Amino acid sequence: MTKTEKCRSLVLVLGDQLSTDLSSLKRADPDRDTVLMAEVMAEATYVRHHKKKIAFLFSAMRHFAEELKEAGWTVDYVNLDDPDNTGSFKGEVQRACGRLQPEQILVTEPGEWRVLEDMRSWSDAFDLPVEILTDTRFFSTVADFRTWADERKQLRMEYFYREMRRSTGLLMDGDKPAGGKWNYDAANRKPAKPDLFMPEPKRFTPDAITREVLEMVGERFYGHIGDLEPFWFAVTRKDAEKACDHFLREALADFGTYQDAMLSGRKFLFHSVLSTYLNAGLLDAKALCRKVEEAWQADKVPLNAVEGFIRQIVGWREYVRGIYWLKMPDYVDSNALGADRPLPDFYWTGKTRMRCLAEAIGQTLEEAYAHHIQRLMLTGNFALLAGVRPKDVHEWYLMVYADAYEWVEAPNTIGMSQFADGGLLGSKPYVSSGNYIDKMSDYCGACSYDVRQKTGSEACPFNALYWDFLDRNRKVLQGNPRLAQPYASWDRMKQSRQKDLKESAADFRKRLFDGEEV
Ligand code: FAD
Ligand code: DLZ
Ligand code: SF4
Repeated sequence: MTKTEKCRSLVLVLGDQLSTDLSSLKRADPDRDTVLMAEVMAEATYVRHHKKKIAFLFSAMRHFAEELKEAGWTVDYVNLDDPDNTGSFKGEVQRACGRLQPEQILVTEPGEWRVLEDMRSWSDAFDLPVEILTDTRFFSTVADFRTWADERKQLRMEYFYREMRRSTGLLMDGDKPAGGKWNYDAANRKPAKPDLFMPEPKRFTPDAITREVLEMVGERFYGHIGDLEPFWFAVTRKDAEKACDHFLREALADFGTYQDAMLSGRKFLFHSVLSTYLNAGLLDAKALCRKVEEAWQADKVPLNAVEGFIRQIVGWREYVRGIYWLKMPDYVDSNALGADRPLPDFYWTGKTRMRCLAEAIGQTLEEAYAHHIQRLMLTGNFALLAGVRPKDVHEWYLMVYADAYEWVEAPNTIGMSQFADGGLLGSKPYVSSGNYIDKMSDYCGACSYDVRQKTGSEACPFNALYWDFLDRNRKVLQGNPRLAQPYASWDRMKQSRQKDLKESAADFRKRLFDGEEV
């Protein structure tokens, strides 16, 4: 299609905005406006993202540009290797303005605060109107959440979730929750037996575009963390939809029951592995929730699974986004417990005698994926117990997962996992000793540490670290009613027992932070 007049709006579409329903595209006119998409070094390196994440995004961006062109859009696509590529969004918008002389710039609000701050400087810098539109891919807006938060002292997810159920009508029976309860977690969270049949996520063979990207990423980002291949992610909306239908058919029914289970060598269990597609825009969260609800209405899946899944999306996903925009820019510097140790070396290699962590980090390096309970109760739990700086932990999560963008990663890491916001997001720190990990997984049987031993060099390190954490952080945590029981148990212990636990923890932390293999 040829343009009827000069480019009116320049529409910048970011790498995690790959949806034809994007508010900026809805506002624009394919006959007169030009879409700009740019692979830029600044975005690939502000943290040194996992190679698979970069490859996924560049390939998905290139495929999306093709989809837009087929739909009649003019797309100005800048490859990373373009010799004139300035390496930043601002530089590429400036170059495009020089080429196309637009009357205005249109963009949907980005998912990270630093990018929004940058965009706010563009109008003055380019002497052009810059319209930053609401991201309508979410159920609630940043402003909606702020209004909800302004009216409350405590920002608990569960109450937000109920309001979201009411406002979306999802799983509602009039003004009552379907089945009579808002939350079916009591039926969920069982450990899984190793012989349980388990589906695998749908895998896709790389096409020519993906192969070219893989080659480029292998050369340009060889120093970044993680394995590039095998690469099996969907990179188009059509394939992401196939992955979604596969999950609904094969895994959703058992999603709730085994949501918190962990098993050696089973990287995905009954998880959807859809977050990478949802967050990049290949899948639409609203359509996904409707499909999940329909599967329940058609009697294909039980309510505990469907409610559990929908809660993750209309509850947690929306809630953490609200918290992010409410609390940035200071949120990522929160450190309520004053944790000051560096991230242990084995987070970069997976080389540790602790079986559970070797599995979670190993699969993270391979797949740029770990499921929620691995992120929360293994890598997150360990970092919190050991006293690692929350910002280091945050940067690691942002780097290593293919689904990680700051709006969703930071509240999960800083708030839920590291309790660095002092309890704004979670009502207590998610910490556990080896007992919990043993109950929910089969890792401990194959570990060189003994989960039943509490102290000494062969004891599971989580055990002494757990008690030491509570004791070390007593000033901040002891008033927390949800920790009353563990503090009472600690106080009942003989002093000699407490001393042994603290010495074991101190010895382990010394070896850990001296760089010994633990
Ligand atoms: P499923 O278990 O199948 O869950 C279904 C969907 O629910 C997910 O695809 C996701 O969209 C949503 N969801 C589930 N839990 C959460 C949650 N706590 N917050 C937001 N959405 C949720 N999720 C990200 O998308 N990006 C991140 O960068 C990210 N970082 C995390 C860091 C830490 C420390 C922790 C504890 C959790 C993090 N999560 C993050 C949340 C969660 O772990 C992932 O969404 C989930 O593991 C993705 O895998 P899945 O698609 O198989 O999820
Ligand atoms: C994560 C990422 C990477 C690695 N590269 C690009 C890129 O080259 N071009 C682009 O438009 N987006 C990229 N992204 C996603 C952005 O980092 C993301 O859009 C912002 O952080 C806002 O969420
Ligand atoms: Fe992890 Fe401790 Fe179990 Fe080993 S014994 S797998 S370190 S919980």
